[in-house]
Amino acid sequence: MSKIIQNENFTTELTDLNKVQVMGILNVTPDSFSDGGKFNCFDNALKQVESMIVNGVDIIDIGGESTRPGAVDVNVQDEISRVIPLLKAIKSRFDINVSIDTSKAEVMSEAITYGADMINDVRALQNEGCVDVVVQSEVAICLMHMQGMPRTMQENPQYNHIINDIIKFFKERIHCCEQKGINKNRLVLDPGFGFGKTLAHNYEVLAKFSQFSTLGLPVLAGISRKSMIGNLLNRDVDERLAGSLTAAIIAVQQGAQIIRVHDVQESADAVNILKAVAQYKTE
Ligand code: 9MG
Repeated sequence: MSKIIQNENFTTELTDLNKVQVMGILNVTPDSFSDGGKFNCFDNALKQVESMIVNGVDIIDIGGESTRPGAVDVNVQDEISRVIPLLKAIKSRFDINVSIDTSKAEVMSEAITYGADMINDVRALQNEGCVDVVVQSEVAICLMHMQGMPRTMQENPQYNHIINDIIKFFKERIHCCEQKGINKNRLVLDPGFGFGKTLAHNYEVLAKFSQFSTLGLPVLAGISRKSMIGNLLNRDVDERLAGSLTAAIIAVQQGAQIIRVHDVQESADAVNILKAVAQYKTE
């Protein structure tokens, strides 16, 4: 079983802070939204990985398809050629968990063959063939909630009750995975900040983040540099660090076990401050 999932005796108590993991984002798309594609070149990507490891990353999340609002689809072969050589290179050079951010069964299959530890699927394994591919492996799987599809998801997102709707979605996806033979202990849940959600929806999800832990699985929070930070604070992408760290820590305080971030060093520092304080809370 992958080292990523540490949910034996899962609780949301602050004593679980030792299990918090920092997932560093490595986008290898030409239009990667906040790094402008500057790590698109193979060598730069490996340097970025090395730097993330030095700065305390626990999981590297490689993405070859942009999921930003309005993004267009990429074909399977292009995605494989962006992601798989990098996965192989990372696995041969470093001892680090790697997650592959993809919704395509073919990419998942290659990723599993070349040693991925996690599949991070913003479409929660709903695409054709995805469940069948991962069931034959032992990788951890992140099931993310999204309303709609990236191209149109921000047009007019609507919910009856956003938290209940997301929890209902999680229950359905967990049930589907279990029915097909995927053990629940391989799953991570993610409410999907910015994926078919208004600014108000995103802040309600953050405010009530602890409710997702009631399903007994680790929960991932991906807020780093997103528009929910930029639009609230009126900050450009490169001015969102303080907002991103604050939001990540709010999520961790409510049980987030994995935070998906661009700024690894700063995020790891913030989590370490929280851990230092938590030691004294029990007395
Ligand atoms: C790929 N990707 C972009 N944003 C994300 C988020 O919030 N969560 C997960 N799991 N993946 C994301």
